[in-house]
Amino acid sequence: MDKKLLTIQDISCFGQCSLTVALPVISACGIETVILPSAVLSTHTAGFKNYTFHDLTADIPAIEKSWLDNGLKFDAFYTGYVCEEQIPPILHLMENCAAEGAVRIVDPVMADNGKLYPGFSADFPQKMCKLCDGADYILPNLTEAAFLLGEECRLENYDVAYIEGVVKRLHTLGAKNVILTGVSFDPGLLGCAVSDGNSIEYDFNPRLSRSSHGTGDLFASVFAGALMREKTAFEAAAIAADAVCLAIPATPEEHWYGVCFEKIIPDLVELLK
Ligand code: PXL
Repeated sequence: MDKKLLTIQDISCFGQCSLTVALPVISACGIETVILPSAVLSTHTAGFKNYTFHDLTADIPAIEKSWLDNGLKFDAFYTGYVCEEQIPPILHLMENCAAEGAVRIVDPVMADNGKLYPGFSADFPQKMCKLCDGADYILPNLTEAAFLLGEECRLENYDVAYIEGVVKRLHTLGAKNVILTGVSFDPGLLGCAVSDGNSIEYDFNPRLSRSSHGTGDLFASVFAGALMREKTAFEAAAIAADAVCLAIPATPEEHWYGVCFEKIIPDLVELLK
């Protein structure tokens, strides 16, 4: 049987993030993608006003039971933006609906540029640590890493020793592999550190002149899809970074709320060959 991946994150109806990126992107990687929406929002929370937010935590146990009644199991779980009280039911579902050897990929979506996203309490990073414990892969950005570790966030003027210390401390949360994004030791280059707990490898691309919303979700979705296509963690991270570097210039400047990942799907298919 072909592998099935379950991704758990919100549906922001408008905004090109979370499930509206993960479902098309992982499907384009050739992987059957099952979804569990953590919440339904009218838009994402970064820059839109008056967004609606419908938390679906209460539906998770019944969805799990329905899947168990039908004998449905998953080969991979990829979690993204989840709600405050959702970690225990998600852990329960992952425990019960795992096929043999299932992998857990956790993107601890909660913060960027030194700040938590609107709506998350100061306790949320502690809760997110529980999802990272036992994960096969975690993909925090530098801000999320600092929140997970309860440390001050350093976004510049750091060195290799700082990054390698952060990676090492992230492993102590109970994650087997750490992919730390947003790492830069040279103003012209931006990339990620990929660690299996024994050695750290770096992947860098030329830094683009602008950043965009939704690039973290595109990175994690491509990473998950590429990993399911039997790429190593380092190869999957490098392909994911290449996809982001193609998507940003394909996005018009006035398109402020997300990246036009649709335009680079053919390139993604090529990158996976
Ligand atoms: O892209 C991360 C993300 C996902 N989901 C929602 C968000 C954000 C970032 O702001 O608001 C609802």
